[in-house]
Parts: sequence; C-alpha cells; structure tokens
Amino acid sequence: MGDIRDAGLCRLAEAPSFESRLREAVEAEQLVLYYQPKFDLASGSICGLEALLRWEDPLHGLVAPDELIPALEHSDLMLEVGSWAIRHALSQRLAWHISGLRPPSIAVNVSPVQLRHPDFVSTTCESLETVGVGTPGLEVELAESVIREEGNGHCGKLRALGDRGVRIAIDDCGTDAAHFEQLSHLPVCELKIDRPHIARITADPAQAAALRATVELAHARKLTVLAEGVETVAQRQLLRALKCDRMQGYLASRPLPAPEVALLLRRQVPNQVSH
Ligand code: G
Ligand code: MN
Repeated sequence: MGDIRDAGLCRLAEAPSFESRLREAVEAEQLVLYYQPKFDLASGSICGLEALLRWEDPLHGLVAPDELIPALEHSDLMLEVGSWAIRHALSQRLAWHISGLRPPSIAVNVSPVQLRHPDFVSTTCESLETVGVGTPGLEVELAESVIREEGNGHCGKLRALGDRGVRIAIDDCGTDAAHFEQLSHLPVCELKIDRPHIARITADPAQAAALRATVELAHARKLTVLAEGVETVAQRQLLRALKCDRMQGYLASRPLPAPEVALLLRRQVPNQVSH
C-alpha cells in the first residue's frame, strides 16, 4: 500500500490500517479456530485439542498467531476475541459431542490481558454453563512468563477455575527447575515444554537430562508433561524413554480446521456407528 514505504521497518501489525481491518474481521466473524491434537505418548491416542486462532486476511493471507495476538493485545480487542475463542471452542466441542463423537478436552490459550480482567472467571464459567459438556472439557494455557511474573496474584482466579474442573497448563516452559517452588502453590495440571528445548534433546545429552529431571519433578507434583513441536521419530522415541506423558507437533498432526478434526476423531472411535 502507498503509505507503507519501508517494509523492513513496518511490520504487518504496525500498518496503520491493520487494526481497523482486524476490527472489521472480528465483526464479520472472519477469525477462525484451528485445532492441534495432543497425543498420549504411551498409547498414541488423542488426549486433547489445542485451539489456535487464525485470521484469513483477504489482503495478506493467513496471519499467524505470533503476529495476530500482539496486535489484538495492542488494540482493545483481546478481551472480546479471547472470550469468543473460549465460547467458540466449547460450542465446537458440544457440536462434536452431539454428532456422536467423543471429543477430548479443548485447550484455549489465554492472554494476560484476559487473566487480569476481573470478570475472566465469571465469563469463562458462563461459557462452561451454556456450551460446556461435562468436565473436564476445558483447559486453559497460560504462558510460563505470565505465571512467573504475576501468577501468585492470580492464584484465587486459577483456583476458582480449577474448582470448576478446568485444567491449567503452563505453556512455553523451559527445563530449569527454578519455577517448581512457585508452581506448587498454584493449581497447575500440565507443563508444556517449549519447542526449542524439544528440538535439542536428540543432539544434546545435557538437554535430554534436563528434560528427564523436569519430568521427574513434575510427576512428583502430579503434573503431566507435554512436549511441544515434536517433528521427528527420534524425538518421539526419546520422549517415551524419558517418561514424558504427551506430545504435540507436526510429526503427529498440524493444527487442523474443525471438519478435519471430526474425521480424525471418527477414526479414533471405530465402533462409533454401531452404537
Ligand atoms: O505458544 P504455542 O505453543 O501455543 O504456539 C503454538 C504454535 O506452534 C502454533 O502456531 C503452531 O502452528 C506451531 N506449531 C505446532 N507444532 C509445531 C511443530 O511441530 N513445529 C513447528 N515449527 N511449529 C509448530
Ligand atoms: Mn499453547
């Protein structure tokens, strides 16, 4: 566009028109959720789905979450889109349930902007009441940095969600044990180890040892450990040997649009039609 003179200096989200077009996209319901399955490492079965926000921008094509989320946080749209994502993911789960499938719980990424809002728990519980199917149907993923910096201040909210059967997962975790002490005060169920750490485990024995220690500490606290961004068979084999519980990544499945998830779930329940 004419007013973007230096593409190197002007990232997509900083373009003057980006925010207003994003606002229009939200109003026109152009944002969609993709779902990336989480797999149990021992059995290979699907044990969860992570909802990931996408925007099919007619001008720039698919806008990735790492560009989209900061733009939403920078505008005042994050609260609205964040609670839409929770409601929409739960409605989708309900729709799969009604069509005879047995959907696992759905994880939704929650921004610190949402977590800080005084109505976050009540809005989430409202969605669970209107479109939830049993428990545990919802998982909330919070970035490790947010938990480290302000987790203690949100303890009451996390407990209130935990009491409603919502699982809390810590996203983008490292493998240093420093934060375990803090986590022991919070109702956390799962640690998701960030992709760069998983990418190194097969080449770097020290990284594999650090992950082994993390898994042991997590299990001692009754937490599950999920490896993110698993891309090779060798990584999966090592993760099994290290007693990691779950995995996510392109090796098993990319994030999928809802109709493809339904096909995948149908294949998981071969006796489905005869019931
Ligand atoms: O921060 P969070 O873990 O929620 O980010 C998930 C992002 O990682 C998604 O955008 C998803 O498309 C991407 N992703 C998921 N699995 C893989 C993978 O195996 N490899 C790579 N490179 N990216 C992945
Ligand atoms: Mn996540």
